[in-house]
Amino acid sequence: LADIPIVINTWKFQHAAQKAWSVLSGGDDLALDALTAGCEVCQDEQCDFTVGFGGSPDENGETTLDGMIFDGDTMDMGAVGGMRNIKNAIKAARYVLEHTEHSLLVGSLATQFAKGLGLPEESLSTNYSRNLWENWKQHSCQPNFWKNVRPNPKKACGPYKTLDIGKQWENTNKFNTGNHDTIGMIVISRTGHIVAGTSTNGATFKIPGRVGDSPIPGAGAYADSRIGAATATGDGDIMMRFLPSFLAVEQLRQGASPSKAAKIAISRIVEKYPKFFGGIVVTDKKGEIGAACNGMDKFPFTIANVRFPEGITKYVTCG
Ligand code: SD4
Repeated sequence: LADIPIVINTWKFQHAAQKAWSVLSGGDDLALDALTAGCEVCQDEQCDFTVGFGGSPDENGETTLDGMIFDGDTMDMGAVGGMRNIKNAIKAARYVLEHTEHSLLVGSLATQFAKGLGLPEESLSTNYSRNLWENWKQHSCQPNFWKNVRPNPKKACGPYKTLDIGKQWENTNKFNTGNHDTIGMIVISRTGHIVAGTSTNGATFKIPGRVGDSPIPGAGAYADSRIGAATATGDGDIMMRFLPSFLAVEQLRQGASPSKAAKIAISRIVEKYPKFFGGIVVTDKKGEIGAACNGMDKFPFTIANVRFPEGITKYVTCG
């Protein structure tokens, strides 16, 4: 078991990996605490403005958060989707895990739940998110923006009266490589306890009410301490249709290597959506890692372990 304990997360979020490792290395089984603390770092740092408050405003200019924590020992989980006015999505998800029999709470009612457990209710908007939204409202939202894309351009944002207008959202820049990124994290403790989780503010200019893949078990993340874990990032509207994290763990269960499992999970999506943007990181229970991606050149992920307590970023080439 040379490679465990270990922390693995999507993208170049080294501070998150470092923090999770510092918690994890303090005891035999601090996997849940390590994952929570690691994701909190990204939420506070607003990693790439796509985790935590002040990023990815929806069509009304509001930032809402998705987050999940999945416990591979108990196969229990907690998640929040489209949660408003609470900054700490991973903590709220953990409260759902630890204080309820439920799995997923959403919207303003998730806010009430989190508030009841002591998380402060506050605005998630910042100057950055307000500017992003103002700019979008003035440009992309206008018919002219669409004149080269659609024969009869209409307003590119709500209110939606026909499916056709709603569909125009697909052409907006909801994800932008290089500046977007959910944190997905996997932690394996010294005792072999595997947990996985996510935290994100979703997709930019989403239709209010949209929830991505991140809080969906098997989509944004999945863990089974008997087998391994996976976490995915990218175009969640597409990814959640394929449950890539579940599929990858099932591939491991059937004997695939982590890299092979990652490739299978991504290619299952690419067969139907060749331009799909996203990546997945997979680990078996020994801490052997594989990754795969599509729609970008290279997909970075970061690990922290006894050899790299500060975290080290590795890359997988896509395609
Ligand atoms: C979502 N999967 O809400 C998230 C966004 C993301 O890298 O991962 N971006 O669709």
